[in-house]
Amino acid sequence: MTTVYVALGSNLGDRLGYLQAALAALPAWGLEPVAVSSVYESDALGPPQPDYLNAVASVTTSLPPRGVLDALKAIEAEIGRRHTQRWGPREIDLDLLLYGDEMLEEEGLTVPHPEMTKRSFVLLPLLEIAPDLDLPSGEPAAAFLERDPPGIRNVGPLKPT
Ligand code: ROI
Repeated sequence: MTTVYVALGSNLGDRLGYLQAALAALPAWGLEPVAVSSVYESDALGPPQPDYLNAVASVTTSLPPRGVLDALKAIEAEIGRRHTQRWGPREIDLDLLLYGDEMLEEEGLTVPHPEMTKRSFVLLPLLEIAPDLDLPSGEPAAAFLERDPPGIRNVGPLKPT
């Protein structure tokens, strides 16, 4: 079994409901939740759009990396993602952050997620559930967190529906 970190995000509709539905859907796709962060609200990075709710979950799985990616896309479709524009608002976004200690660069699948160390809305929930986590490079994930991440509000726990 491999430990995998998944980022969850939503900025359209019932944002918390989408995060909860995604969390609840993981086991049926072979992704067994181990730890789940609080929910954080932040201004959207990128073009103007509604504020996001974000969270991070660790899961264990016997799926290969591509299998995890496909499962995450299937869950997005299943629970009602309709908006799919790059850098656009979305009902639910599930990103594969880390797959064990692996580093991969394949078509549509780069692990670790290339943006994760630049995004406090990912690092803050990640470090909440894995404060001592090292990246596959050997660097501590905590080394990338800005000292005072601006405007990221912890808005409470995430529970599956
Ligand atoms: N901004 C925030 N705050 N959270 C996200 O999850 C997020 N996702 C995105 C873009 C549009 C880059 N901005 C985001 O895809």
